[in-house]
Amino acid sequence: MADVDGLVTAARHRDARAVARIISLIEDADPLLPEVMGALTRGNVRNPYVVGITGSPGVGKSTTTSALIAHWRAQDATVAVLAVDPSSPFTGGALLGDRVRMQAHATDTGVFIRSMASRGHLGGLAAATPQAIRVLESSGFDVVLVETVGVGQAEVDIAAMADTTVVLLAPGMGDGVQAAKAGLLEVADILAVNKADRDGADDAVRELRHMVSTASERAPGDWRPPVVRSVAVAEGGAAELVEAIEKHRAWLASSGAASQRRLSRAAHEIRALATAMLTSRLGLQLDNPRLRLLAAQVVTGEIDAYTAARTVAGSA
Ligand SMILES: Nc1nc2c(ncn2[C@@H]2O[C@H](COP(=O)(O)OP(=O)(O)O)[C@@H](O)[C@H]2O)c(=O)[nH]1
Ligand SMILES: [Mg+2]
Repeated sequence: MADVDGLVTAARHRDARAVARIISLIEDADPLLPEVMGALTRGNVRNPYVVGITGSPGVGKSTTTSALIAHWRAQDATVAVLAVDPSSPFTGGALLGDRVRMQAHATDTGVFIRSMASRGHLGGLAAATPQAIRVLESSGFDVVLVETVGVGQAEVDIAAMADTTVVLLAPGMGDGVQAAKAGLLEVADILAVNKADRDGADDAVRELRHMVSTASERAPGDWRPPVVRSVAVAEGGAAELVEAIEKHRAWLASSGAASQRRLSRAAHEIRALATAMLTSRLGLQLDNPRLRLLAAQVVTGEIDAYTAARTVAGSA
C-alpha cells in the first residue's frame, strides 16, 4: 500500500472509511499492520472513555449500546462501537441484527459502528480486539463502546481493556449464580438487570445485590459495583444505567484509577501481541505438523506434555 500516510491521516481525522480499512487490516493480519499502527499511534495520545458491555447473547447488549450512543450524542460526544462476537465471526448474522438495532445512528457522522471477526489474525480476537480499540482511540472518538459476549469463557478479556465494564443480565436467564460462576461479578464495575419490564427483575436485582455485597472485601474509597435496572428498549429506560456509568467515570478520574487502567490496557495489548508473535515464531499454531507430531506422541504416552512443551519452547 503506497498510501499509508494518506490512510493514517484520514483515520486521525475520524474518516470512517479509513478507520474501517485499518480494522480490516487487523482482521486479516495484514503485513502492513505494524507500519500502519505505528504511524497512527505514535505521538498521537488521546484518551477516550472506553466502555465494555458484556453479557449473554440476547440479553440486550446492542439495544443498550444504542441507548448509550443516544446519551453521548446528546452531549455532542463522538462515539465508536466495536461489536466483538467470537461465536459468529463469519456469518454476519449477528452483524445484521446489530445494524438493524443501531440503525437510528447509521447516518450520524459522529458515530462509527463496526463488527469484528478475526479471519487471519494470529492471536485471534484476543490480540485483534485491543488493537482495534487502539485504532478507535487514535482516530479521535470521545467514547469507545465495546460489545462482547460473555467473559469467563470468551477469548476476549474486555475488563482488562475497558475503563468501565458493564455486565448485563436479564431476569430468568440464570441470574446471579450464572454470573458468579462465569466470574462476572469480579469484573463488573456495574451490573445491570436489563429487560426489567419482565417478571423476576426485582428478585434478580435483590439476589445480585446480595452477591455483590458478600463477594469481596472492599477498602474504603474502592468502587462498589452498583446493581441497576434497565429497560433498554424503552425511551429513557436506561437512565439508571447511564447515571451509574457517569458516576463510575467520575470516580475513575477522581481516584486516579483512570490512568491505572490505561497502563493496564497497554500492558494487555502488548502481551496479546507478543503472545501472538511467539506463537507464530515457535510454530505453535494448532495445525503445525511438528506440534501435531508431538501431540501424537503425548497421546500414545511416548512423551509427556511438559517435555513436548519444552521441546517447542526451545528449552529442552
Ligand atoms: N422486553 C425487553 N426486551 C428487550 C430489552 N432490551 C432488549 N430487548 C430485546 O431483546 C432482544 C435481544 O436484544 P439485543 O440488544 O440484540 O441483545 P444482544 O444479543 O445482547 O446484543 C431484542 O429483540 C431486543 O428488542 C428490554 O429492556 N426489555
Ligand atoms: Mg448484539
